[in-house]
Order: sequence, then structure tokens, then C-alpha cells
Amino acid sequence: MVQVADKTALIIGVTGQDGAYLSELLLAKGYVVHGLKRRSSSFNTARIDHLYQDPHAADVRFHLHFGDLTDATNLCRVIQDVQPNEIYNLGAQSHVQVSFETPEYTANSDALGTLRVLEAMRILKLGTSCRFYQASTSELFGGMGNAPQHESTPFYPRSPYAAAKLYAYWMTVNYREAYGFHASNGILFNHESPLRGETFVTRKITRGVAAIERGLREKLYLGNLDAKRDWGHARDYVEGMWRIMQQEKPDDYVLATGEAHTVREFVELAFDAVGKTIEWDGEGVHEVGFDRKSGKALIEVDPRYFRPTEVDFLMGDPKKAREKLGWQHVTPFSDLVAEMVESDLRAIMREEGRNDLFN
Ligand code: NDP
Ligand code: GDR
Repeated sequence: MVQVADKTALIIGVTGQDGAYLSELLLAKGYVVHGLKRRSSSFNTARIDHLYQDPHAADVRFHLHFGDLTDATNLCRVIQDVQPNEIYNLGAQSHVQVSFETPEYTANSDALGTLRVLEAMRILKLGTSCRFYQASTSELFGGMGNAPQHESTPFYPRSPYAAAKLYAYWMTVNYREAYGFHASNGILFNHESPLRGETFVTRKITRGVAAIERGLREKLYLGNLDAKRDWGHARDYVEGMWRIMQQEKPDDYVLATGEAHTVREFVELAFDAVGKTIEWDGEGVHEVGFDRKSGKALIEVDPRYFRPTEVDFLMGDPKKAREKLGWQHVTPFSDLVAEMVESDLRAIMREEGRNDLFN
């Protein structure tokens, strides 16, 4: 791996899925890594606890600071203290469905939060010495439908989350054009891992499969089984973020696999990983998934998980990233699903005191 000595990065959203993988990557490259974490009444650092270093030790390269994207003075102070060469803004209320429940907070953290970071860089005169990465999203394309989506596909946000991210996208472009910032957008399609938040559909499915397999629950309730997504592995995507930041010129890039699957296919593959074959019966809200062997209903559609406005089909065209960054995803879809199911099974078995089964 390339070693990058003497570089300091600030990761906003360090406690999230991508924050954890990116921290690992940057530490392995020799960076000093600072992360912004939110104050919480319960522990929120589980994904990065293995990276924790005693602050009293010599040569500490991983530091955490309390902070929040809704707090401009805090952002200014942390950035001033850290003096980073690279800022990765991964912080967000990142759940699309939750954004319909909390549209104002989502706008505050995801849209204005990004503006606050850019303004802090401007006030501190870091715009040209420090590079900025914005975690933009395929949700920007939303209702456009015309897959595969690429950097010039028009945007059509379909949720408060996507509309907030649209503002953040354009402010990143604007600070680049207005003030010469090295500011780039990574327009990332869905990426998952064993560290994925438990209520995103992939992790909800793999946790559900593991729980059903271990006899802890009977059935899994899901929403729209027809939605199609371009699912990659988060570990591959943080490599793409880093490559975007190493370009001499700032720019915007789609990172995607170029392959799409329905939620239904994800369910089938996840059950396949534990030797179960799913057969479907009924349509729409009445659709049920049965275990072929036992005849038991394991999946049921629950309309409470339907969204007021859905994004039906996202599939990205990663050609620009391949050609300019030399980036492409590595992990096949089937391996991603299998890794997530295995990880969730292991977690349950650890709780049961059964460490032997996977050895
Ligand atoms: P997660 O939800 O796992 O992590 C989000 C991170 O942001 C967490 O560390 C969270 O803290 C933090 N955060 C939330 N609100 C605030 C706030 N107000 N101030 C500071 N930090 C905050 O998301 P992912 O790791 O999956 O995604 C990273 C980024 O990439 C997000 O911006 C997301 O919108 C975007 N994205 C993700 C994609 C994906 O498929 N994963 C695809 C495209 C874009 P805490 O742990 O305390 O909740
Ligand atoms: P998404 O991810 O909205 O694409 O946003 P999510 O996994 O929540 O939904 C994907 C698709 O699955 C359908 N679905 C369900 N979704 C959830 N969460 N729960 C269910 O029970 C369920 N049943 C069906 C959804 O309707 C949707 O079509 C993710 C986030 O990481 C964003 O932050 C990121 O920007 C985008 O990916 C790219």
C-alpha cells in the first residue's frame, strides 16, 4: 500500500460505516487521522473502537473530537486546531426514510452542515491548502430513471435527504468555482458491509436471515421488494474517496459497480447463504416469501416501510472513475451478501457462546 507520511485528515462522521473503513485505510497509509464524533448518551464508537489509541501513548495517530455539523463554532474550532490537509465530510442523517420524519433536522445537518464546513475553511483561509470531499449520493438522481446514471445525468431528488444532499453537492461545486477550493463530490451508489447501519435494507435482511436461522425470530417484514439498487462494498468505495482527493484537480465522480439487483434478489441470495431457497407467492402488499423445504412464510411485505416517494431504479456508470482514478469495485455482489450474512450469524453465535461453528 502507498504510504503518505505527514498528512493529516479530518473525518466528519468517523463513527459511521464509511468513517470506520476510511479511518482504517488512511491510518494504513500513514496519515494522522482526526475524527469528529457526536456526544451521545450511549456509546456510538463501536465501529472504530479497535482503532482507539491511548492518548498518553507515544506517536498517537488517531484522535477523536466532540462535534456536530449543526454547530458552526465547534466546526471552526476543531478545524483550526487540527489544521488538516484533507477533510472528508461523511457526516449526515443518512437514512432516506427517516428524512421524511425529520426533514428539518436532515436539512440542517446534511445541507447547512456542509455549508458550515466550507465556511469554516473559508474563514480559516484553508480553502487552497486543505482538500475537501463531500459524500454525495446516487439519491440525487432519484426519479430520473434513465439508468445507468453518470456525472452528467440530471438530478431529481425524491426525499428530504436527497434534496438536502443536492444543496450540499452544489455548494461544494460553488466553493470550488467561486473561491478555488480543492472541493470534490463523490457521487456514491449504495455501498454496504457488515458495519452497515441495522435499518438499511441490506443489513436488515442479513440480520433477519441470521436471526431466523438461529431460531430467534419467525419472519422478516420488508417494504418495496421491486426497488433496484447498485450495491457495492464500502471497503472498495473508501479507496475511491481517497483517490478522488489525490487528484491534482478537484472534480465530481460517480462510484458504482454498474450492476443492479432488486431487494427481492438480495433476500434470495441472503437465504441461499444459509441453504434456504425462497419461493414467492402473491403480489404487492400481499407478497410472501416461503422456505421451499418447510413451507414456512419467512418474508412478508409491510406497507409501513413504503416511502411517500420511492426511488425505483439506481444503477451507476463508473466509467469516469475507472478512466481517471483507476478505480473499480473489487467485491462481487454475491460475496458481499455472503460476508454480511456470515458476520451476522457469527455475532448471534458469539452471544450464544458458540464460537466453534465457523472455525
Ligand atoms: P452512517 O449513517 O453509517 O454514518 C453517518 C455518520 O454521520 C455517523 O458517524 C453519524 O454519527 C454522523 N452524523 C450524523 N449526524 C451528524 C451531525 N449532525 N453532526 C456530525 N455527525 C453526524 O452513513 P455511511 O457511513 O453509510 O455514509 C457516509 C456518508 O455517505 C453519509 O453522508 C451518507 O449520506 C453518504 N452516502 C452513503 C452511501 C451508502 O450507501 N452508505 C451512498 C452515498 C452517500 P453517529 O454515529 O453518532 O450517528
Ligand atoms: P437507500 O437505502 O434508501 O437506497 O439509501 P435503504 O437500504 O434504506 O433502501 C434501499 C431500498 O430498499 C427498499 N426497502 C427497504 N428499505 C429499508 N430501509 N427497510 C425496509 O424494510 C425496506 N424494504 C424495502 C427501499 O424502499 C429502497 O428502495 C442508502 C443510504 O445509505 C443513503 O444515505 C445513500 O445516499 C443511498 O443509499 C445511496
